[in-house]
Amino acid sequence: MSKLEGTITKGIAGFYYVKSGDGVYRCKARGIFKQRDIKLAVGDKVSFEVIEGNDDNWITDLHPRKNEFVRPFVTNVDCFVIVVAAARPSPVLSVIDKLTVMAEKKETEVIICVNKADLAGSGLKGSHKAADAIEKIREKYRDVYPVVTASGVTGEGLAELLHMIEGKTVALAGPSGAGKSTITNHLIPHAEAETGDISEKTRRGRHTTRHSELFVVDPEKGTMMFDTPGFTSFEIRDVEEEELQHLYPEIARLIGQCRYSDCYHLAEPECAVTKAVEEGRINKARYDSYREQLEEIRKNRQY
Ligand SMILES: Nc1nc2c(ncn2[C@@H]2O[C@H](COP(=O)(O)OP(=O)(O)OP(=O)(O)O)[C@@H](O)[C@H]2O)c(=O)[nH]1
Ligand SMILES: [Mg+2]
Ligand SMILES: [Zn+2]
Repeated sequence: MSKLEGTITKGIAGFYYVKSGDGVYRCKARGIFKQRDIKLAVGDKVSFEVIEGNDDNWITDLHPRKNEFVRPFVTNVDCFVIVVAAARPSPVLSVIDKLTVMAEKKETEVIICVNKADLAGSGLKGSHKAADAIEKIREKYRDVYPVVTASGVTGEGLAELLHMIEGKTVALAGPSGAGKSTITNHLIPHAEAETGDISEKTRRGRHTTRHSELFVVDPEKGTMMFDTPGFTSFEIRDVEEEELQHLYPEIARLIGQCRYSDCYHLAEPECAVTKAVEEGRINKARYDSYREQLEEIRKNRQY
């Protein structure tokens, strides 16, 4: 018997597939997990026993999680790549800000990836709109998060993205149909993640991906990537009123510089944040998202 360590890459019908240095092992979880009501997740770092001449390997220990998510149930995300299409479906910018807040709350890095850039240069109907959307997103996040323009079809921008995520365990998040699985397949040809056409009728995605899986992108550098059904269950209202300002890096930077220490940066006098918005040092659309989300948190607290 030998003891190894690895990462759970998928779970199917009571079996966990654990990636270790030299391969993937199919394991079962020791009864202790069930007794303690611990559910293992894709992304978990575990220790397991390999028994020679026996098909069953046993997971014995779960290592501490850096972070965890409920739906999808995955753990240990270092970085979120927020994928949004330049067109088809058209990007909804407030959705991006909900995801950046989620990422900040779980203490992960953020990269914004505007996909389907090929549609902007196509000269086809709607290509201007796609080009405008790319510009708008670049402008909005310029001083806050890295933005990559990419295409899962032509592959442009994906080498840059790959470079940015080197050595990290990343999750793609973003609306259905944005191209998350297409990008996954481009970066990891053996992934064979299922992709789906967007509906012609509604111009929206069809929620093609139904299970979470963790793929090895670069075994030498240790880069890994989740393909998941999408991080849609996160609710802004799970964030505390006071906490929200800390989840906007451009606002967090100015905390302590307002006249009132309990400033919410709305209409208070001598507020460093509203001043920065007026002077164009903080993007107005980002600030508006902050206000809207704060309002949503407050509205929900009243009930
Ligand atoms: N033109 C163009 N189409 C793309 C691009 N990337 C993906 N698509 C298409 O967009 C559709 C949806 O892509 P998926 O990769 O399935 O999208 P997803 O984000 O994984 O969607 P869900 O799994 O439903 O969340 C498919 O028809 C893809 O072929 C791109 O860069 N350019
Ligand atoms: Mg998908
Ligand atoms: Zn303020």
